[in-house]
Amino acid sequence: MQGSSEIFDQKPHTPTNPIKIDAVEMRLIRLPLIEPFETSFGKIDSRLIFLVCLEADGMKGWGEVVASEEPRYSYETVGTAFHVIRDFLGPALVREPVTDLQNLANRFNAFRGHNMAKAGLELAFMDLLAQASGQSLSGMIGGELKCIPVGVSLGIQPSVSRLIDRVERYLKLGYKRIKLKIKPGWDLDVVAQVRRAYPNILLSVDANSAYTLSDTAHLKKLDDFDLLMVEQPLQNDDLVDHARLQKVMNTAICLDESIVGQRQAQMALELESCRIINIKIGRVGGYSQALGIHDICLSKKIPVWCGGMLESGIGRAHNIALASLKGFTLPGDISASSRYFERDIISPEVTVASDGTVAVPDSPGLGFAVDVDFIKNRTETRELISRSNPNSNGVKGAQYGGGKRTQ
Ligand code: OSB
Ligand code: MG
Repeated sequence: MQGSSEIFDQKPHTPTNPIKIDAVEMRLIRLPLIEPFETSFGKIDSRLIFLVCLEADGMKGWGEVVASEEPRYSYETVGTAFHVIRDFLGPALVREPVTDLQNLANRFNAFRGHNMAKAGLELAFMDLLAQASGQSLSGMIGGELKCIPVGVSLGIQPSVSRLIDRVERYLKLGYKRIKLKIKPGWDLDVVAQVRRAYPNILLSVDANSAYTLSDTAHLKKLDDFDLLMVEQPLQNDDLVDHARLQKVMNTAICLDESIVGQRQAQMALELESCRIINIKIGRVGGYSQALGIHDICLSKKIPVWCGGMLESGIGRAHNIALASLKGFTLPGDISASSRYFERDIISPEVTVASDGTVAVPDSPGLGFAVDVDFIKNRTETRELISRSNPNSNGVKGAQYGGGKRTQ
C-alpha cells in the first residue's frame, strides 16, 4: 500500500516561497435555494454557506466548508466546523509559514476527523498557492480536461410527474446524467417511470444510506433499469455489507459517505465494496486526500466523479478544478449556479454549455472573481483569527458553557 506522501510526491511541484498566513477570516452567509432540496435525510430550502478567506502577502485565498446545519449527511455541522477552525485549525495555520499542501495536511493530521473544516482551509490555501505561482488551480494539480461533463442531482419531489418535468428541464439544458434521490417508498416505481419516459439517458440513483442489507432483494430489482450506478445504498460507515450487496447486484455500487479518505478508498477497492467512487473534497478532508484517491482509482481503472454539496460558487470553482483530472471520467454533480441560487457569489457564474459541459478556467487561482461586496452584505457571522491574535489559548469551547471550573 502506498502512503499518502508517496502519492502526493508524484504530483507536479509548484515552487513558491513558504506562505506566511496573516489572517483566517470565517464568514457565514445564508443563500436561499431556488427550489427546496429533499433527500432521505429531509428537506432544506436554504444553504448556510461557510466561507473561509486566508490573507497572505496582500493576497486573499477563498475556500468553502461544505458542512450542513444538521449532522445528517455527516457528523460535522457548520457549528462544529466553526469551533474546530477557530480553536484548533486556524491557530495551527497562522502559527508558522506553510511550505506546501503536504505541510498543511501534516499539520492538520494532528487533529482527528473534522474533514470538512480541514478541507475548507485547504481549498483557501490552494487558491493562494495558485495565485502566488500564477497558475490556475486546475493547472497546478495537473488537470488535463478543458471541459468537464456534468449531471444534475434531483431531490425527492412531491409527485412523479413533477420529477419527470424536472428531468425534462435538465435534459433540455444539456445535462449528461440524471441522478434521482431515492428512499424507501420513493424508489422502484419512480425509477421505473423515469426510465420508461427516457429509455436511453444516463440515469443513476442515490439512497444516502437509507437501506440495510435486509433490503437486498428489493435493491436487486434496481438491476432492471439499466442504471449507471446506485450511490451509497447502505450505512455511511460500512464497507463489508456494501461488498456483500455488490456481489449480488449487477448494477455498479458507487460509494459517497463511506469514503472519508484514502484509506477507506483502498479498503473499499480491496473488499470490492463498490465499482465507482464519488470524490468530494470536503468529505475526504481536502485536496491532498482527494488527489490521492483519484490516483489510486486511476491506477486500478475505477471511474471517479466529483460529488457536490450544494456549494456556492467558491466551492464549485474548486470542484471544477478537481474534476479536470483525467480520472474523472463520469459526469459530476457540478451544475450551473442558476440551478441552485438566484445570485451566486462569483462572477462569471458557473454555466453549463448545451453539450452538458462546464469550461475549466485557465486564469490564475480560482478563475472566477469573488463578489466580496455581496458576501459582506450577506454576512451573518464573522470571525477573524490573526497571527498577532491567534485565539489559541484559554479554555477551548468555554463559550459553550463547559469551561468554568471552580478548582
Ligand atoms: O449525497 O451527493 C449527495 C447534496 C447534499 C448532500 C449530499 C449530497 C447532495 C447532492 C447534491 O446530491 C449534489 C449537488 O451539489 O448538486
Ligand atoms: Mg451522494
